[in-house]
Amino acid sequence: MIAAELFCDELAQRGFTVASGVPCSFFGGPIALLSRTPGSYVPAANEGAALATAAGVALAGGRAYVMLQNSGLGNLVNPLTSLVMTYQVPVLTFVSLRGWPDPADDEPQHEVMGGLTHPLLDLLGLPHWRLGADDGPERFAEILGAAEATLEKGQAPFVLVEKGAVGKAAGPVPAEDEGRLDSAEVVRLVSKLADGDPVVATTGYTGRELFGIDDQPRNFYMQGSMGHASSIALGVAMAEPERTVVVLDGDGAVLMHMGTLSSISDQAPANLVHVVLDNGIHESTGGQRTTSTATRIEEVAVAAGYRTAHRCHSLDEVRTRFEEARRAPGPHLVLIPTKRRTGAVPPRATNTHTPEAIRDRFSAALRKAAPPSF
Ligand SMILES: Cc1ncc(C[n+]2csc(CCOP(=O)(O)OP(=O)(O)O)c2C)c(N)n1
Repeated sequence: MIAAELFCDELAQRGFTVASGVPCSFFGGPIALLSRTPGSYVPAANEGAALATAAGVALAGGRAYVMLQNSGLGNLVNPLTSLVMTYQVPVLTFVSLRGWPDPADDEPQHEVMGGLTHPLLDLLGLPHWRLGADDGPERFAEILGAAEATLEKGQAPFVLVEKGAVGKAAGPVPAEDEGRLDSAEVVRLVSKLADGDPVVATTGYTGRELFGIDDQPRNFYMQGSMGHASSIALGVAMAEPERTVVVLDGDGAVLMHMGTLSSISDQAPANLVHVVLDNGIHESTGGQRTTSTATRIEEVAVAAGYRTAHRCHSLDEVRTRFEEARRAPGPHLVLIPTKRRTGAVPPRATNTHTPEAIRDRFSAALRKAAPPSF
């Protein structure tokens, strides 16, 4: 393992002045350290945006690197192939290796990409190295030296980072909790208010919290597909116009694919209630900040075309806004500033149900009929 300080210092000494990315817990240390100095780390909405930001720095003559989870490679491939590779802009990318070497040691959503991360880079013809948990500073310097040589040729080198390869570090002091609600209480209330109607819960701690508090067949627990809960709900709402469809979302997830707010507004499903737990951080990956302090998501929703959007500071307010949303045609958004979670996080739904079981239960609950055959 190399220390997070060494990771950042080595790169800084080599002239990398900016980093961008979407967090993976494997990079919690470097992101925490970089976040202490404004302008050193850009919390990107999604991995493609992180790569494009680093490309912009390179176009202006600087050096930047990107850090992401391999689950985000799909978001990165478009600007990788059509910008970085086509224009030969030198950018260095670090990708965590979830679901590798043994997918059975990780969550099910990492299995496919875990096995494909090395072959995908091979297929793209990109140089790549692996930083292992047993590697020390010399090996890291060697990898960076080799990667720099490919940068000189306008290539896009990748360093694949194993679990435990980079150390942890304390992040900036967390934001004040004043005026924020307890997420578990909000999830409990929303699940009750959903009253048998379908709930699509975003990836990470939110879905786990819903599973732990009120496991129901009508809940669709996402693991992965970050940012797409509201699109799934849009599809369900269009197919089931008679039922209210509830989305339980996170600020990081909404920001990742914010254009969806416009798609939802354009289709204007009357039966969609979008609940956003805005804790200002990517809590599921260690608490790295999102950009929700810069952007009031409820105001964006209204500007995008939602019928109503409200920020709620009490459970009573959540209840009132939710009940109003059920009565009047939507789409509606209810945003609740929530606190950082304390205590044990509930287990993942897939510890109990297979992904196929979650799918079948949900579909059956929607159709009130036998599970469809896929
Ligand atoms: C495309 C993609 N990038 C990164 C991740 C890793 N990841 C899992 S949960 C999560 C944080 C989600 O943040 P937010 O929506 O604010 O919810 P919170 O964790 O705060 O509950 C991240 C970055 C992922 N699953 N998918």
